[in-house]
Amino acid sequence: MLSRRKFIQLSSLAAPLLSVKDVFSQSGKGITKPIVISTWAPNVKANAEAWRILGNKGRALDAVEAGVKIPEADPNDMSVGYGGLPDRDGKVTLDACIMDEFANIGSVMALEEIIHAISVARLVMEKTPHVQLAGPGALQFALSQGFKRENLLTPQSEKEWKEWLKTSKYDPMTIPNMLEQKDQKEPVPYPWPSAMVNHDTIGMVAMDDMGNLSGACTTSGMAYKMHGRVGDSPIIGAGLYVDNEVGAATSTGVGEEVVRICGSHTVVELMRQGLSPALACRKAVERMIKLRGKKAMDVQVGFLALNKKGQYGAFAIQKGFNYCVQTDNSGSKVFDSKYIMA
Ligand code: SD4
Repeated sequence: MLSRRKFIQLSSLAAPLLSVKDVFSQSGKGITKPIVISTWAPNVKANAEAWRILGNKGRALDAVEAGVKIPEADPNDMSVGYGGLPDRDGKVTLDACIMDEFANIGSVMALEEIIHAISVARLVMEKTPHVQLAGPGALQFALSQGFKRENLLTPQSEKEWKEWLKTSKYDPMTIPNMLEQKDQKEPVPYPWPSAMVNHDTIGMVAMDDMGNLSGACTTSGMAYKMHGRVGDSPIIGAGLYVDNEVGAATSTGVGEEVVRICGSHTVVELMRQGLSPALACRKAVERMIKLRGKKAMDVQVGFLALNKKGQYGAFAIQKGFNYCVQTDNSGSKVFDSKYIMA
């Protein structure tokens, strides 16, 4: 794998790697608010839903919940909610978390049969003395709150899973053959062809008209994972972190690597030290690579961050990560993230 790639600037990990121009090229000037940013281009639809709230002076917390419910309900999004690819046993298990400007947090892990995991996470935050519920307990709580059981495995996801079962090769660093790759016999290593990965986990962070921040993250996790496996996405500090004094960050990609460095919290702490969102994301990626070397270089992780000025930025291990930003009624702009491997 490494032979096909060149790791850029590994030897200069300690040095600031982005020019001032780079740092601000993906950011607005002054305080931009309201603003919503999300991982992955197809989530312009999620941003638009969030904007319906933000554009009417609504609260960032309500905006991010409403926004991420769009891919959760979309059967064609095979990484989130309904239609998400299942685990190796054919079960769709969802992870989600939410955090507001007061450091209120809620999370569900390995939740089955409920489409809107993010709304269950919000109720964990608002209606229980706890911050995380997992598996059958999360389902029990959801049912007690009036959520309805649904079969989350769509015919398409079931078909993909059955195809995978023919080899049952478990490799969380790869994804199975998707529609465009029907003839391919082996799992495809990162970086995945962009046609194969039309979208992925949604992490969304927003600042509302009051200048308050919130974030949400929701996913069906890595396809064909072990039953019960939990990634970074529902873990506050890993898949999402919000500090209303500083900024907010979220992540996508191989959760095992993100958890190891408390990724999103790390990004926020780096912004607290004065780094721009883009540079903070880059430093977090560099930390993963410094700790893990090739094991991190061969996978994909992307971080996305927003600070209190409404500046935003991203950075990824591999080419291919993108994100969308909405600051007005004209809709989202999509940006390609910078990355470290080429
Ligand atoms: C996880 N971070 O479960 C999520 C999945 C993801 O690209 O983002 N996949 O590890």
